Amino acid sequence: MEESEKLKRVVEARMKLKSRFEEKIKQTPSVADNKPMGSGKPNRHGMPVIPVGQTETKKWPVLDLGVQPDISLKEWKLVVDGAVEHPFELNWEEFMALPQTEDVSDFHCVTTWSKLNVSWKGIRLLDLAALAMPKEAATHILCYGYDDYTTNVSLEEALKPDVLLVHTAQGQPLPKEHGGPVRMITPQLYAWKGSKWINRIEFLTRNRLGFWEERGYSNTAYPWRNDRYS
Ligand SMILES: Nc1nc2c(c(=O)[nH]1)N[C@H]1C(S)=C(S)[C@@H](COP(=O)(O)O)O[C@H]1N2
Ligand SMILES: [Mo]
Repeated sequence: MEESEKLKRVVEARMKLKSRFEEKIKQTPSVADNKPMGSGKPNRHGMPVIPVGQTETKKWPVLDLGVQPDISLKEWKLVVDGAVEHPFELNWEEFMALPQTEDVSDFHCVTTWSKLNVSWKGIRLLDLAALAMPKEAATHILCYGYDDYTTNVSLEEALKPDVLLVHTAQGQPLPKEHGGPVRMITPQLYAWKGSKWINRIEFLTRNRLGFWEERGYSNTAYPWRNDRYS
């Protein structure tokens, strides 16, 4: 597809998706809960800045399954498929040519540390979804990492404007140990919902559990509900 054609399609489809999911997004716990658990001033989406049971860290710990895949930009690719009208595959150049978003958000790990105000640059999951256009029946995504990690996210969470596939953190290329070249981030859910070394996003018409979700972590992962384990 031609680049200008692609961008035009993204802009139109983004609007459609926004209105399709607007109400559902407003009703998600990390936006709608009127008695959220946590402490401190309201954060960017109205929740107390430190979720219940979390402690702020200035460091950035590394959590993985014991493998940190070494993916060169040349071999890196992203597959977007499943319950979508237009499945596609992007290489690095094509990915970087998509509309870029910069954002600052917080990172809450289920092991009780929170890292606040991380600046990110990347592509909105919303924009990737706009390019693929989820079918009416689509409800979730399952994200796959190059390390065979998987994690599932509902569309009303995944299509929030702060959910990004990031290639840059704090102004530097995302380090390999944190999921570089590209990882997903989910600031309104525990951080395990963001796959490092992301390689594939499959749209689903029914929920399917990911790696940790199958091993007792919460399906939903709401930090302000202390929703860690199922
Ligand atoms: N591909 C992949 N993504 C992953 C993981 C993983 O092991 N593999 N760990 C998850 C967990 S449990 C957390 S807390 C965060 C940790 O990200 P960090 O190592 O950058 O702090 O990544 C999540 N994404
Ligand atoms: Mo984690």
